[in-house]
Amino acid sequence: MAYQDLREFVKRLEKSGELKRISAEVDPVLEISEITQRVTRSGGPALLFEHPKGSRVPLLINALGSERRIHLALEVDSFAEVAERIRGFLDMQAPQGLLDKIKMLPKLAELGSFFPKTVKTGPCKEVVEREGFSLLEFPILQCWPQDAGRFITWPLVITRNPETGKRNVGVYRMQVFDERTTGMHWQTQKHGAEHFRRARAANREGRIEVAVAIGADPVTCLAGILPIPPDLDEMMFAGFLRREPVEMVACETCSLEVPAEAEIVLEGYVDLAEMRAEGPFGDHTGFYSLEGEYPVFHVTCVTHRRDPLYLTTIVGPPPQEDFYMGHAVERIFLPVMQMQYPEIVDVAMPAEGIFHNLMIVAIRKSYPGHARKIMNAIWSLGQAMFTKVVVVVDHDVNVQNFREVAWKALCAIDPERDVQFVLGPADTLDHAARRQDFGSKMGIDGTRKWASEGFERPWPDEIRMNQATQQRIDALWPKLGLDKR
Ligand SMILES: Cc1cc2nc3c(=O)[nH]c(=O)nc-3n(C[C@H](O)[C@H](O)[C@H](O)COP(=O)(O)O)c2cc1C
Ligand SMILES: [Mn+2]
Repeated sequence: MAYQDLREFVKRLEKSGELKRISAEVDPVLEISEITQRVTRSGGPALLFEHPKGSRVPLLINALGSERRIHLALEVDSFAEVAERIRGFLDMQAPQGLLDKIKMLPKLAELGSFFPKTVKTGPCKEVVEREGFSLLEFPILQCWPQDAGRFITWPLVITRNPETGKRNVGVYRMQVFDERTTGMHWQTQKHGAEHFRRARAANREGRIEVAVAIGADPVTCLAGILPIPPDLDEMMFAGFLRREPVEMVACETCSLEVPAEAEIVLEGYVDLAEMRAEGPFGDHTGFYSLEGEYPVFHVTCVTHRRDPLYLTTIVGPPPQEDFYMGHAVERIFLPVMQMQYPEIVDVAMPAEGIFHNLMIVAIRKSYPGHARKIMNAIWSLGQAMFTKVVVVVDHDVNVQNFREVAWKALCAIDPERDVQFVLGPADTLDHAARRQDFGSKMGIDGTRKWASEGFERPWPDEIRMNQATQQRIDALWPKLGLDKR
């Protein structure tokens, strides 16, 4: 049985020794951030702040801030299990492209009845506030000193594609402007931003309905960050991952649906003609993302449980909780990449590369220019388009060992020959790009060079001691009076 809601997951975390309750009163302005930093970095537990200063609502953070907790959330022993399930489904059919393959999921899901299920009501309706509500009742964090204010950091932002009617759910930070207004940080290439643009193209003076769920069962919360194709409903994918449909309930004041088991729901709209300065915000790059113009979310109704739990997270200098979530995404989607590009042996995105700055890819190279083909593949693959530096190495390099990668890739390059620059979309948060959202990328071909690639010199063998000598020395070792080795 999947977790029904966030509190069931909290119980599970507590039972597994993965949660610490904090009864001391702590300020959501900076203090919770500083405590959480220290705990996340030392591999500590999820934290439940029972008395955030200025609010009656308790706050949960670092809930998915370790591999173990994400395993618990997904109810698996390893990410490979999830990956295998996806592979199993994809293997059943033989569609052509990667997108086609992922788009098969809804059909397959239908078979398995993972589609979201509409229910009449749910716990998120225990309290319905159409007026007199205030966002300031919730313990919304200010994470870093230069942040422009308080930000909701883990909202599931729900919209419909105005042309296809398909739902999207994404996690986009929301700066609290006042009791009932927030920013909506839809980065340019994200699906929420696309819905906004399409709606605006149809009617510049209109509105787009937006609903925001905060806190639900952990897989539903995780689904909001998954880089899945446009028009594939994250709630369907969540149902697939949790092996049980997500129950959805109609909003009070708009035509959207939200997870019925959510802790808190904000209903409202974005005015298509309105933009407002948002930021700065201490971001997952480890730097502040600067102030910029973003759409504005107007809250028209708040619904919540009688005793809601506020779920949040912090980004900042890596590694933070989002590194663990991103790592789970990397492991779960690797087999999907491998179905389209079977030559990919493994990939790694080191924490310090903050997902988009560095991807290391090992391939089984089998034709001239193969490494460059893979760079282009990465740059055309969903949100991997943002990858600023792709390093391609041979299959026998362990990409999870960054020392080995640095050693072997750097030995394998003639920089002028083996570095490829291209232009393309850049992550909105890339503060070094020549323009917001547009910049260059670099591919490093760190594979052995072949004669068929114009390399005329012999390639040396890597140094390895022979086995016979190793065995002789193993036998001799105890007599040498050296340390155990
Ligand atoms: C904690 C956290 C905060 C995030 N904040 C934003 C944000 O403010 N804006 C944004 O565009 N993406 C943000 N993301 C990334 C998106 O959630 C992610 O790219 C997701 O796939 C977007 O959904 P979409 O593909 O349906 O657009 C954030 C991710 C995490 C984990
Ligand atoms: Mn999406």
